[in-house]
Amino acid sequence: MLRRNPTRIVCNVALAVALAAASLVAFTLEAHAETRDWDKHPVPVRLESGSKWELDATLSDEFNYDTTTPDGRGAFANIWSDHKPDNWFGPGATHFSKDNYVVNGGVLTIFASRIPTAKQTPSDDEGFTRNTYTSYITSKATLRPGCYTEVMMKGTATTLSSNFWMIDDKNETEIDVVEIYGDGDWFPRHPATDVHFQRRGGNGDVHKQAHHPKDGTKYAFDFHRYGVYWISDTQLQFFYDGQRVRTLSLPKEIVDPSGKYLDQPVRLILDLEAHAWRGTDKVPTDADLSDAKKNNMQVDWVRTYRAAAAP
Ligand SMILES: [Ca+2]
Repeated sequence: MLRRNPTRIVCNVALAVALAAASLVAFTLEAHAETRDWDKHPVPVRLESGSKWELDATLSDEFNYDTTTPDGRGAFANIWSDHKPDNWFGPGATHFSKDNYVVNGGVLTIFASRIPTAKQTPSDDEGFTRNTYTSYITSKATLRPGCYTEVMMKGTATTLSSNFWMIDDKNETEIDVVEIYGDGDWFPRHPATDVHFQRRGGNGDVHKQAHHPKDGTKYAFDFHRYGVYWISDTQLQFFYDGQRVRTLSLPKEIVDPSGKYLDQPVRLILDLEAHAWRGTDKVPTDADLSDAKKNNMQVDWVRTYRAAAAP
């Protein structure tokens, strides 16, 4: 009778378990790579031969984790900050809080809530009081031209603006991929793009907003894709649901008096804002803010690709 070497049996079993685990990891990685939330939506920009799109994981997120857990908070913190680097509180009645967002159920939810009267503070915008908490989520990494970045999101059904945008840390250049209000009949059907130049030294804010209605669709109330192909310091193309809605050529459409144009690295931003231009009578009501069906925006994913040399 052969005497088996127990140590060797254990080693063999351990090896088999390790190989199985390795296979499972490989399979899981492969399966994960094939099942990104955005896979069924090709990048709507075809690069010239010699170039290909490469995903930038530092500026992309499927939001398929849970920030009510330590691991989820870690996953979030790998990519995002929950405040602006200069700690801006926001426009009009807005007060950005670190408590008005959560990632779970496969989406990032940013929600608005009423600030207790005793905690309300004066706003930088005349006539306003900061009485509405929302959150400001911004990428830790920055981007420059040569990329396509896109969000899949659903807006709030209130007077607040649901936004996917970008700004540099000096607050001089801004790209708005989408701003959309959720009140009334007109606003939810008219998402807007814009580019702003706010140079120090007196030129104020120069910009040129454009709205992009489509077939009467109420964009705000369902998930839609909003993207920008940032080609160069003076060239941009905006895409809604994979269709090009705007080509922006600078300085043809907007003149930056400094002549610098989009020369700064910018961070991605997802947030809800109470815009001052809409007036104090359009600050969300207590009833709107207490309605969980209205008071939030949701983001299924954000993805950013960089143009890279094809092998
Ligand atoms: Ca997702």
